[in-house]
Amino acid sequence: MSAAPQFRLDGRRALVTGSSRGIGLALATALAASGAHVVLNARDADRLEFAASGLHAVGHPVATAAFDVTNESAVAAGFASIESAHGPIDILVNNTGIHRRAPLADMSLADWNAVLETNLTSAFLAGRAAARGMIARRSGKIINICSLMSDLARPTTGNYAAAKGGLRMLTRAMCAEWAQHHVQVNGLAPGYILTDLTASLAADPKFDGWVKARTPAARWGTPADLAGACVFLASPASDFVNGQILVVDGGLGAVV
Ligand code: NAP
Ligand code: GCO
Repeated sequence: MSAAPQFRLDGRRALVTGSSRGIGLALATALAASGAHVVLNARDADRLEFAASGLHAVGHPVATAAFDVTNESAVAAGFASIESAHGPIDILVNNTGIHRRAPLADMSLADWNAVLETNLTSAFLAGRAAARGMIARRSGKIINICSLMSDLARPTTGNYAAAKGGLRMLTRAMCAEWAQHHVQVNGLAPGYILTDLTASLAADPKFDGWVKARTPAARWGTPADLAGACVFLASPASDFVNGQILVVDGGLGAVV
């Protein structure tokens, strides 16, 4: 049974940053399955092509664009190359993110900067590049991948929480400036999701037990759990949704 028209993305072009694996690949897959022409992005070109081949094998002819989203000139060149080859980007998912966990009192400036640049500044760089064309065309969707740590922190994640908290407010700032141009900017905030980013945590029986006890759904999420929310925020169904953070966390942020 096909989705209702307001949830279809046929004829739309989507760029998902950080989509060679994990959440980004799952979101790219969902957008492609909903009809979008998707461009995958990451730094490692080999892993990017491997991910693309997997989607080709199931009938999704995705494209790839390998560039570092923290590099201003690389972002500009990447967007120019994508739009020259494929046409304007209608949907941007700012997904790229990393962790460099450490107690703040011991955290290096390098680890602070790496997380802020990758998790926050990259969304500004890519959002700015995408918005210029979206504003001119008076149409576009930007989805910033936030986190339950846009609101909550735990020890050793100070750089990450600061970045994701900033991404909540960047989402609202983009809404404040771009909603009038029919560009909808919203956030998607996952809870604990099983990916490479959290593999070391899930492998720790104590942490694994804590996540399952702290999450009302009593389980870790999977990247596929985020697909429907992403398609909603990328589709005409959300044309009057602006500046919101859609939380997909199994209820973790709703309870003490
Ligand atoms: P992941 O499995 O580690 O994947 C990260 C992706 O980002 C990879 O494709 C990686 O490929 C790419 N990447 C990293 N640095 C990059 C850069 N500078 N430029 C371009 N691409 C880059 O992470 P994930 O768990 O899927 O997380 C994806 C997003 O969800 C992040 O924003 C994360 O903060 C957020 N999130 C995750 C969870 C969770 O529990 N997993 C929960 C809430 C939010 P390359 O290394 O080849 O570049
Ligand atoms: C951690 C985890 C979290 C998750 C995610 C939760 O160290 O507690 O890595 O930061 O990655 O952001 O939403």
